[in-house]
Amino acid sequence: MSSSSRSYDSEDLFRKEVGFFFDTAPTLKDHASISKKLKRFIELNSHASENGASMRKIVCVTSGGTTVPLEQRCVRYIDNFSSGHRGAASTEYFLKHGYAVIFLYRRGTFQPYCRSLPDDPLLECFELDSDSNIRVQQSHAEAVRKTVMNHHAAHELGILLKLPFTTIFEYLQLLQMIAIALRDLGPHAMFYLAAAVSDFYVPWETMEEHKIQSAAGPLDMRLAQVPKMLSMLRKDWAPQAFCISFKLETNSEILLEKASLALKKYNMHAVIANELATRKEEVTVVTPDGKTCIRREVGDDIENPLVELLVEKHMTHVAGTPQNQ
Ligand code: PAZ
Repeated sequence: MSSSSRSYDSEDLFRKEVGFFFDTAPTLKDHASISKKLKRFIELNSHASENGASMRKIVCVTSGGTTVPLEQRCVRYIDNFSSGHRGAASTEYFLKHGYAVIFLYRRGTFQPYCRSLPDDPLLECFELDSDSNIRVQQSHAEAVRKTVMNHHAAHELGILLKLPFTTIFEYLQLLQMIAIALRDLGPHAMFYLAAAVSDFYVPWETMEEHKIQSAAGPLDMRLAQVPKMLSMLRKDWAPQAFCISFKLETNSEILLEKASLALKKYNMHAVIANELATRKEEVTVVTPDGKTCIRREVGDDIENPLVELLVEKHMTHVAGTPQNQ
């Protein structure tokens, strides 16, 4: 078999797997209303501009981890550690740089502008006065003021659209919808894929409907591989968009090599390499031009210089992409 027919076969097989994933996934709830919101958001923001000369850029930031349900009437699922801190913090910095942000986040994870609030803000930030009126506790007043102010500003300007997901099925269907909706923006769209996406899943049609019974003895379960949708994003869904993916490893010895492989394999514009234990302190931006290590400065978020660097690279990408393609 020639190498060209071999690669055609593997591409064909890959597309079949992608088709199978979407065809057999449970239908996304609220598909119509999400699609309407998305369309309105993109219309509003792709025509807006700061100086009337250029299109506003839109970034889709993905955040948090996807779950893999083990039963259709889900009682148990496979999860991962991601807190959504990276995505929430990065969203704040993209907004600061004038981007409109589609924040595709895992329900219950960190939200933009809420990072400095305590875990249970409702109970910890508020208190009752002697007349049983609610007031903000003095020690949290500044954090609450900033959170409310920034949140309302983003809301009023219509520059932040939040879309939640829980399962791998919801996440990939939403990502596909967003990417196809952003396609017309060409190079002005960016994908910043910080979500931790499950590598393995139980296809819906082979999944037990009801709670798996423990009386049946030890559980043997075969997980299918989730098709690598980064390829679909680059080739089909939004081929001109600027695409950044993340690579997380726990073994520093293989991290940079894996990031470089992902860069080439999925034709990314940059891959951000990070290690589990040091992810808030240090990341390496791997691009076709080389590697840049970014370290957190005292009192700052690592996402501040990271987003700044990516915004610069995105500008170069926009300038270098013919607009009429
Ligand atoms: O969500 P978080 O702030 O706790 O962690 C961020 C992260 C490590 C999930 C992200 O930087 C990342 O590497 N995402 C991709 C993970 C992966 O390789 O699938």
